[in-house]
Amino acid sequence: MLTVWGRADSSATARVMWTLAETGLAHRRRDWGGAFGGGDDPAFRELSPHGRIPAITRDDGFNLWESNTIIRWLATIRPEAGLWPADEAARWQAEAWMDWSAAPGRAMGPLRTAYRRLAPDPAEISRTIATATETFAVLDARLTDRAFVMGDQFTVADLALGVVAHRWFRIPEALERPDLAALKAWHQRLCARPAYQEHVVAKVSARAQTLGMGD
Ligand SMILES: N[C@@H](CCC(=O)N[C@@H](CS)C(=O)NCC(=O)O)C(=O)O
Repeated sequence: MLTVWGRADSSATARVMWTLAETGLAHRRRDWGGAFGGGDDPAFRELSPHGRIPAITRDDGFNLWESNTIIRWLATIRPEAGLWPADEAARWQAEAWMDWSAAPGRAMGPLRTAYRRLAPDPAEISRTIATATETFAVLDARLTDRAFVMGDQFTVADLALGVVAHRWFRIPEALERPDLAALKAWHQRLCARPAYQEHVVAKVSARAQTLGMGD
């Protein structure tokens, strides 16, 4: 049995929970981090050296941290889920998109900070939306002629990028931003997946005031 250590409304935990649901691997989750605390427990630091969530453990003592690495491992131990492209070149491109997934995460941070201010500054909001748009436009361009990041197949690359993309679509209507049509169509395809609904969309809605998911 696998155990995920992390609160459900954390974006990094949500990626892992979504992946687990896509693989069908048996698992349980323990609330950890945020208001639940535990990040500084010495035993948890053995699992996650920076004290951050998520971490994953298996009953035989195997453990891992860093959500994208956990996604890679889950896709590897469950090959029948088909989350890795079979082709070697495509497999390494998927890795590159996974690593790049940190960029939209970094771009959304300043926008959320600007939006959460007691008296938001419209100029700061426009500036931060422009930066986030530049980043998401890269993904939009990639998706112009593909159903998923790696083509027709849903892969680890979609799992690494789907949560932060949902944040983009949580930006309130009132804040103007360009319509990234291919990104939107891909997001709608993700929304059609029950596992995405359960572990990403529902969890984000619970924290709507944070403009997306809590970190
Ligand atoms: N790069 C790490 C990021 C981990 C991270 O920053 N986790 C956040 C939640 S998304 C955290 O632990 N925040 C402190 C807390 O929840 O106690 C990963 O993807 O696993």
